[in-house]
Amino acid sequence: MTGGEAQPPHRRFDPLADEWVLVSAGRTRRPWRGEGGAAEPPRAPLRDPDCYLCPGAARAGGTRNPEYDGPWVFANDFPALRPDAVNGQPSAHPLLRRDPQAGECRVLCYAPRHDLTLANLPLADARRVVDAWAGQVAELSSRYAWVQVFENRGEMMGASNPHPHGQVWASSTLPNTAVSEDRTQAAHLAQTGRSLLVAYAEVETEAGERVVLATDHWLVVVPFWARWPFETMVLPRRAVQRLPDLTDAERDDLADVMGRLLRRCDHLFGVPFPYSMGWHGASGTADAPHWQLHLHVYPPLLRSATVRKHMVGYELLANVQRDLPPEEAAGRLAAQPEQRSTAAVAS
Ligand code: H2U
Ligand code: ZN
Repeated sequence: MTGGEAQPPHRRFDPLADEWVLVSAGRTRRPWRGEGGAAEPPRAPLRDPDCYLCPGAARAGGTRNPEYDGPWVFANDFPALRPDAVNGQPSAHPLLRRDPQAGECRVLCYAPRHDLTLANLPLADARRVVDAWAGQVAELSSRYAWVQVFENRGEMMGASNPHPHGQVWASSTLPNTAVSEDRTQAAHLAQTGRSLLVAYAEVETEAGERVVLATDHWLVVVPFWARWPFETMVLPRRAVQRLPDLTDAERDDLADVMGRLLRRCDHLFGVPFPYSMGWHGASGTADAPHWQLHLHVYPPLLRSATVRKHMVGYELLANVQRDLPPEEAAGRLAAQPEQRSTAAVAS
């Protein structure tokens, strides 16, 4: 379904964020010029002597990276959070609250090869990334309230380096998004007896029109309430609270699904697709039946490799608004090929 004109401006509710999204599909009917095609980045070297993430490279402060051959984690040299939380000053007034915040920031290099992306990693290597994500969550959630695994990809999203890598930030308190997702999922379970996102995955499977990919273990949809033009959400097919809870079969399948999804994104405008993405799952280690593990993928591109959605004006001051109906975005992503870049194939 493409139904731009068919849909008058309306708003859709995001029950996970407890927010509305304005969908004004009929506002403009812009010509579609992104015809897909091969997603070919300028050919990067296997190793870049100027890259601080490559094996053997020197980082800020002079530390030298080991000759790693798989996913490799190091403590961020410029951490936003530190393990020793010191408040410094007490709150001066109830309206000027400040609290200590402890944490750790790590960088996770997905693979030694500078020229590959998560989209194009060989399957076995992508699977090792899934294990690294789960391992980081398992280790850090015994000490911290929240572990955020995420990746910024591409200059447009502020990534400082094309070497395939993500980040892990662990914090002693729940960040805002975790607080609201915990609240909405708990309320939904209390009211309906069902997990919000398990029920949502069933609804999307049934509807079909926002499904991008469906496998035995995973479902990829453009959420009904998506904010970003080609936003997707990756959901397990069974109730899973946290990354470490994933079975071997689910991890294998996830590695494959991630690659397939991200290559489709790359093919959409014929460029390595920029995005921010990250995992949300239950905090801590206690049973949390209201929580369903999920991955949010937020890509900024709207109409071409260079025309992006800006979250400005009305979005900042009032409400997120989108023109492209989520159903149309899902249809375009579902129609993309999944072939690898020639750099990956040639390796
Ligand atoms: P981004 O590309 O998403 O910015 O992640 C790279 C991280 O690497 C960034 O958080 C860190 C930056 O602080 N970094 C180091 O830890 N050491 C360095 O020598 C350079 C960059
Ligand atoms: Zn590199």
